[in-house]
Formats: sequence, structure tokens, C-alpha cells
Amino acid sequence: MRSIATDKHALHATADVWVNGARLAYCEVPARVNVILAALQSAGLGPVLSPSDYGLAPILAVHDAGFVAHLRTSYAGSAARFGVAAPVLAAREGITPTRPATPPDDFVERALYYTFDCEDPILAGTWEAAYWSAQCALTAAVLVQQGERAAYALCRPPGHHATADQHGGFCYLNNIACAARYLTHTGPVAILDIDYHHGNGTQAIFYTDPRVLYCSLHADPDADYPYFWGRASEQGTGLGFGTNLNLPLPLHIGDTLYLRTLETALARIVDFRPRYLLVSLGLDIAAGDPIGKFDITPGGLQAIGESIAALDIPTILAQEGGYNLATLGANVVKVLQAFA
Ligand code: SP5
Ligand code: ZN
Repeated sequence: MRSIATDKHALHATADVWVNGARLAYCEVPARVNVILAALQSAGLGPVLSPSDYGLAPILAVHDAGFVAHLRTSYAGSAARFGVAAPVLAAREGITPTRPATPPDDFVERALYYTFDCEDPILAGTWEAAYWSAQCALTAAVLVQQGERAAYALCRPPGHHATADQHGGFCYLNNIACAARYLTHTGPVAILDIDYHHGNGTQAIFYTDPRVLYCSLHADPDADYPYFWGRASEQGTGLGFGTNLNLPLPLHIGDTLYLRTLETALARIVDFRPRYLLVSLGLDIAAGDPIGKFDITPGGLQAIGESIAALDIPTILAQEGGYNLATLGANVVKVLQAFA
């Protein structure tokens, strides 16, 4: 199978960020891409291509123009405001319930407006990295649209927490949402999100859209991030009612319960008869992840890949989380092998 990747991700240089005199502890680091690429190569999984450039239109079909401008310009804007450019990192939580319809003029308040948490800085190269991460997902979508059985987009930064106009959870642009919306021009599409965390951004983007089924298995939001979203009661609204399926799971579960729950999601996807399937592939479900608290084994990951591949739907897989650098590459390969 073909994979899509680019060096541009390294411009989002999170491995050594200093905020207020302290080094930012960050798991979503450039080395993640390097270990995945090395594993794809040693497994002989197939060629790795550079992304094509589909421009801003498929990004703006998902994201708010003011938000995109903020991602593009706020690092430079920090120099105008503070005299020296510095990571733009909201200093306190956004106040979601009272969020006004228009962004505030003040630079600091605007940075807060466009995020729902305080954990992802906008760095000098964040925009360019996020732009090319989305192009990786779009390129995979076009390859599959052209007849490939499956394609893997090695997206970094990840995307599934980003909403139309807020970044969060290490995510800036919602890569899989850009690919999914692009593919809705061909018919109904389904998104299966197997990252450890609920993909609140993807859910929000398609919450009213009957053409896109969103199914997610994730840690119970009463117990883990993103806390405010991911409950089974969230089923979509308006015309989209019934096209959002959340399957929250307790912490510390293993292969058996995970695979049984996956069957529920896959049955729903089969019922929906999508033209394409998009998988948000987070390896933070794996045992030993420093952030995720599930205990999925390598054999479990292989079974997940085999179950999804058995649907025999043309499939785009896009990288989301996964933070154990010692096992991340091998774990990605475990899932992808069934498609290769
Ligand atoms: C894409 C994705 O998996 N995003 C996850 C966002 C999780 N946010 C909460 C993380 C808090 C853990 N902080 C530990 C950092 C250790 N380097
Ligand atoms: Zn995650």
C-alpha cells in the first residue's frame, strides 16, 4: 500500500519549546514520524510518497477563515505585540459556554478564543506543518478515489481534536475531516476513530451532516481527555441525528472488550453503506503508551486492522496519536499490514 508523508511536519518543532523559562513537556514530537517511517520501510509496506498540494479550498471547506488566519499569522503577530516572537500558548482555558460569535480584537484574548485548551502552542512553523499534514490526508483520499484499495497518511500534527475554529489536543487542522468532506462529493462516507481519545473536533464538524457517519471508540470522557465530549448520548442533531456513534470504554481495557466493541462500530458502518471509509488511527490505545490508558496488545492491533480491512471498503487511514516512541512504528505496521 502507499503511504503519504513529508518532512514539513518537523517545522512544528515541539521537541524543545520554552514557555516562561520552562521547557514544555510534550509527547507529540517530530521523532514520532521518524520511527513510523523507519518501521514502514523495514516492514516493506510499500512506497512513501510526498503529498500533492490541493491548496486552501479543501481546508476552508472545513475550517473558519478567521481561525485559519490565526494559525497562519499569530506567531508573527506575537512579535508585534510583545517585541519578540514567542510560542502562542493560551494562558488559561477558553470559556466555551459564553464564547461570542466574533473573535476579540485583543491578541491575547484572540489566542484564547481559537483554542479549547492550553496545551498546544503555535510555533514559527506550525501553520506550514499543519497545512502539509492536511495535504497528506487529502492526497491519500485522492489516491483511494482513483482506485487504490487503501492509503495511509502519516499526518503530523494530528487532527481529530481540531474543530472548525478551535485547536486543541495537539491538533490544529482536522486532517481527516478535510479528506472526508472532500470525499462527500462522491457519496456517503464513514469515519472510524480508534484513537484512545474521543475525536471531538471531527464529531463537531459533522454533527449535523447526514452524509458523514462518525463512529468512535475511546476512553470514557468522565475519566480522560477531552472530558467535555464523547458520551454515548451524543448522536448528532438535525439531519445528522443518528450519524454519530460514540462507544466510550473504561480505562485499562484489553483486546477482548475492545474488539467486541469494534464489531458494534463496524456493523453500524456496514449498515450506512459508505463509499469510502476513513480511519483516525491513534496508537495511544496500545499498552505502554505514556498518555493512553488502554492495554491493547500487538496481536490486538493486528486483529483491529484485520477486522477493518475485512469490510472491504476503500479506506484512508490517517495518523492521529500514539506517543511511545519505542513501539509506535511497529504498532502502526501491525494495523496497516491487513491493508498491504
Ligand atoms: C491526538 C491526541 O492523541 N491528542 C491527545 C491530547 C491529550 N491531551 C492530554 C494530555 C495530557 C498528558 N500530558 C503528559 C505529557 C507528557 N509528555
Ligand atoms: Zn489520542
